[in-house]
Amino acid sequence: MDLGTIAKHSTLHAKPSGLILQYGTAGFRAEAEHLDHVMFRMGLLAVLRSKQTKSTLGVMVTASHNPEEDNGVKLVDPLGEMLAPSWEEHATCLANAEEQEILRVLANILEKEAVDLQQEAFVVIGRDTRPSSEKLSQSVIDGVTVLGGQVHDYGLLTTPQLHYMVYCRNTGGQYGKATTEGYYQKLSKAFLELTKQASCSGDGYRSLKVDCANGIGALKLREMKHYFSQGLSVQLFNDGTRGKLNHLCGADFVKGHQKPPHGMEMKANERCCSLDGDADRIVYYYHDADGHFHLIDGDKIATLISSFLKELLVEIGESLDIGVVQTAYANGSSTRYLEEVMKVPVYCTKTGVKHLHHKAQEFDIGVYFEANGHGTALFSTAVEMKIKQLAEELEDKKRKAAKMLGNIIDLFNQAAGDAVSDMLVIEAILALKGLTVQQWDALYTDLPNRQLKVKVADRKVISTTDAERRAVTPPGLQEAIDDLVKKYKLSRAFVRPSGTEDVVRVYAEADSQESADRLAYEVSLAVFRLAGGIGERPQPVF
Ligand code: 16G
Ligand code: MG
Repeated sequence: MDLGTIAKHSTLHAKPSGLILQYGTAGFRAEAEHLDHVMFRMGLLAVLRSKQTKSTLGVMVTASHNPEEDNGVKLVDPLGEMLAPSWEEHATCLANAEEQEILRVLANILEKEAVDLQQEAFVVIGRDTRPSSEKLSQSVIDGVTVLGGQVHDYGLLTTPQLHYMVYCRNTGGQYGKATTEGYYQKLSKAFLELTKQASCSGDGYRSLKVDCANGIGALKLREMKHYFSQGLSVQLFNDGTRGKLNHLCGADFVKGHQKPPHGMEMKANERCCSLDGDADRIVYYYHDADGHFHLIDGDKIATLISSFLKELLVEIGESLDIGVVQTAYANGSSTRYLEEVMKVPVYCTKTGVKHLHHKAQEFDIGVYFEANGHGTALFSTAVEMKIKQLAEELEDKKRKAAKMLGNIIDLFNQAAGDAVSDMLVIEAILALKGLTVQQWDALYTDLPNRQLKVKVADRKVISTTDAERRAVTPPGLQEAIDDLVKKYKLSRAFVRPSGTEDVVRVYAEADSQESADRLAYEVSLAVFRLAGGIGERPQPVF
């Protein structure tokens, strides 16, 4: 590597001095104008990681559900997974190095990770529709090329599509073709084969309204919808032609505010869904005849999917190990329903897709969802082979179930949670089971809950254990929470430092909305008092 050239190019993407950024839960996120140097440097880092793993690496330029003015970047590891933790640390060091330190930091990573510079590097890049994304992805390309890596720029892609491309390229094309066309064909073929099995009577032609958050999901669904139109007709709203990205719309808005997005025409009992700004999250909802809004979040999606998978396994007569992975934010009712009614084992991990994804890989079939709508189902290669073999061998009903399961395996994005793939799985299951959105919603009733934020001087004073459900420090905080929780029925509360914002998050649930609100407020006060609250004291929400 030519050190002089690297240093020279780096100054073209100079770091604003003093700016410190962390590789957070889902990569770097900041105002777009502060990210040029980070993009260039992540191009450099992607080359090193690609050389080390002797595989294609991915770089995605997006800030997901965050405001349009923000942007971000994350690296995608060879099997479509999030970047390995030791490399997250390198990413943070490299992004924060002052200009004169860059070469030293690079040399350090080379040595620690035993990177062979002679090895070739290949990096694929995708970006969302933010106005800043094109220029920033160009900076990533500069970083890759200055270190001699080869680049393929896919241009506009959803985040899960980029994960898919990386996975396809590193598995010799076995998983699918590494093109958007290949992605559309793989998913649509599986979807149409599945829905062919649904009895045509009753519901008739199926249609769905989709809020695309004015983001990349709109572009990609518009390209894709013709491929699956025989089985589902989608009507796109917030398709980016007018409104601003993620503004008053999208999955994060709907889940956070528990109300429909702006710009969507909802009629009573119509099935609607929202994607987020990079299409890796999805939530469903509807208005009932009385005009009440009903949210169907990631927990209920996981329940629908895992119940259906379990039914298919029973039908086939296979006892495969199936597990559902959630986080502490999963509604208590969902966990109880899964464990007690569905008899499916449930596991809890820390917040953030990578934690759920890793846990889900431990099972033959691992279904993971965050309440906010990130998730997918993972099938081990052995299970996939076995099911596809059974689909050839078994007789009649069993064979049909095995075929359906085979199609579902193809339909889920195994590389990452994917709103489009999840949407098609959900639509197929509803059609096959003849379920309306109300019947799905009625599987269980969510416990009332409340989320609040508390500002503290240093959120790192809060450390947690037991998948973030208990606070270890500061002293006395967990005891205070335990005492407050005892005052309410069916109650639960926890606090954790956010991985994406400078706040402490508080979650509480209880048997009534009033109790949940009170509990959340009281826990916020305890955080403020014991964990160094700053600014205004938390206010009651009732
Ligand atoms: C990121 C994570 C998401 C998590 C959220 C929590 C990915 C792709 N995204 O958006 O899974 O729910 O952070 O944010 O991992 P918080 O730490 O601010 O609560
Ligand atoms: Mg997202």
